[in-house]
Amino acid sequence: MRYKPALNVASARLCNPSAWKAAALVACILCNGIQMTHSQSCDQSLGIHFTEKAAAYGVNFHHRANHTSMSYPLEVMGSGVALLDYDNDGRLDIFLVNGAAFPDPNPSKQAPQKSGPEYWNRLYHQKSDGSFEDVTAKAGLAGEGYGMGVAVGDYDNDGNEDLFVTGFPHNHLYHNNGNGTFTDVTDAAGVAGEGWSTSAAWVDLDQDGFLDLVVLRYFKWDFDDKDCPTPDGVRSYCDPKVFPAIEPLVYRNDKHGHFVEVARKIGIDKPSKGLGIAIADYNRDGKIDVYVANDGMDEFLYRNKGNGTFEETGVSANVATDENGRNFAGMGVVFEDLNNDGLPDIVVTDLAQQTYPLFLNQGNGTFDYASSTAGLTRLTMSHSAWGIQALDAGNRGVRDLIAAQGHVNVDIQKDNPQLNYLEPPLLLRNAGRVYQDASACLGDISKQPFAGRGLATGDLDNDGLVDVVMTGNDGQAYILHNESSKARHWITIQLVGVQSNRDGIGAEVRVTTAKTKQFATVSTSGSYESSSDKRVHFGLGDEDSVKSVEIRWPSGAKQTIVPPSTDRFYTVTEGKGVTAVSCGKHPCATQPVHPSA
Ligand SMILES: [Ca+2]
Ligand SMILES: [Ca+2]
Ligand SMILES: [Ca+2]
Ligand SMILES: [Ca+2]
Repeated sequence: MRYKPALNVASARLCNPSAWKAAALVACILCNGIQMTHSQSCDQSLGIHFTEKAAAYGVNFHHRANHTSMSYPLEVMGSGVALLDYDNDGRLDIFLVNGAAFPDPNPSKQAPQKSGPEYWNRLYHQKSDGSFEDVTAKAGLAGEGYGMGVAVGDYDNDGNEDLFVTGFPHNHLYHNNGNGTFTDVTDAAGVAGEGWSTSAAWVDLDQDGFLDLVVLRYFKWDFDDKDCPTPDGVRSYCDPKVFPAIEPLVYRNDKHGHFVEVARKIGIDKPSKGLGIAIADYNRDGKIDVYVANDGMDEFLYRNKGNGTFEETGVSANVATDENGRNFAGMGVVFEDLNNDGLPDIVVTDLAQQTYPLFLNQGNGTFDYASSTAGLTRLTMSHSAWGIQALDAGNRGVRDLIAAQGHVNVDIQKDNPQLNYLEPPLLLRNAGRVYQDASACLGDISKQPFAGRGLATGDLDNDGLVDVVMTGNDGQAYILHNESSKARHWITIQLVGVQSNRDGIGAEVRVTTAKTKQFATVSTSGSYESSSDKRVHFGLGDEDSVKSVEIRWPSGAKQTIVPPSTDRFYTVTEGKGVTAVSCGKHPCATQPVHPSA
């Protein structure tokens, strides 16, 4: 993965106003010069603050990458994290994916083994006091092989979240038994796959009420594959260009615990170097679409044709390349409405000397490349990122962006002294039409570089502020507790599908207040190799009432509720209305009234 970034910073593309024209002048003034470091202090007036608490919470995970003298590409790409409530106690738990051991060098066709507990994947259960306990052994989730990603979805609609773990040379599906244990049902389900899998997404592609599964693979590779020495003869990481692309694995759920591979049949089958996947209905036709972030080739957007098949429309939708038609090293992805116009937008992470591309949905089936006008070119050109999520860090009613950063090449500084292998995470505050670097508000971790990879979001302590968990390659996991101002209001919605898949994945939730409208798609996918809390969270700023919450279920059913209070967690069941209300960590100050559907 010795990427040789060909790009020079072209001043022409820095100031190329195409969208958000009103802001273009401001953005162009700001974008003189590339920012190389984070701003040093957090502007307290922003009301955003995070504290890293992994050790305090009892999460002492250490990812084992097993870096060898052979520089196998597998070593630098992991791994993911999932936030899920596996035991339905109302508190999010944390699942972390780990690597495995293999000899240096490793013989071909010899699978890496989790030879000791240091290589286990780990499940941390959140206790009632907010600390975590390692329950991996009891849960039966230590895993096999070299792990990469994780995707959470209740594929059998029994009310218990199941886990799909990707990796090399096979993937694993763990059925949640509902009693704190999981059973590896990979073979019975027919989803082992083969090769090197990365990110996966649970999504009901055919709208039959059961989640299907899309699994990306990176490229065709095995341990005896190409050797890419440096000029002085030392074995080094290969540029991914030397490996052939490979089609994803797409599994249709047959509703009886078994899956059928249908990639070619339904047209999600272009050879890919897939690292990131996210879902949203970009063209507003009621059919969920799929975006695939590819490394060093065109990015893909699979449009759902509504007849069970898909058409890849990345080029015509203007999301395949940057604005100059150049490919980038697509890794993580966000597919959400970032400017509150009711249309899902796209952000992709990539390597230094490539800006993180922002594609704004124009509402006509195409997107505008808006990294320059939104300030992302200036803010991200010197950085490399993997996991990324949109979150409203300070409950202002707009979505910010948070990314786990670090270059892929351990030796990047040798040839590029201005770049770093280890980087602190990036928090981009949505300041209206441009983003501003608010990374210093992440606390001490903003001064603590690491090889960031996975990233997942979710309100761990149910206090109405969304928290973040990140992984580091060959390093620890980080838990960023959101300690932003509690002065602002919020509402969080959890859906329970009946005709639709029980998780409600693919449902759209629209929140209307006196001043604003916000929109979100229920999903656990996105980011990089990771799986986030399925609940949808909306910051409301100073507004303490919500006019309506409109839901469009994957089944096509529409439902509207009027929540009587803000600052609460509402569970909405398809066709029934609000079936539970909680104030999270604390008892509700006043007894909430259950509205009708
Ligand atoms: Ca739990
Ligand atoms: Ca289940
Ligand atoms: Ca669509
Ligand atoms: Ca929280």
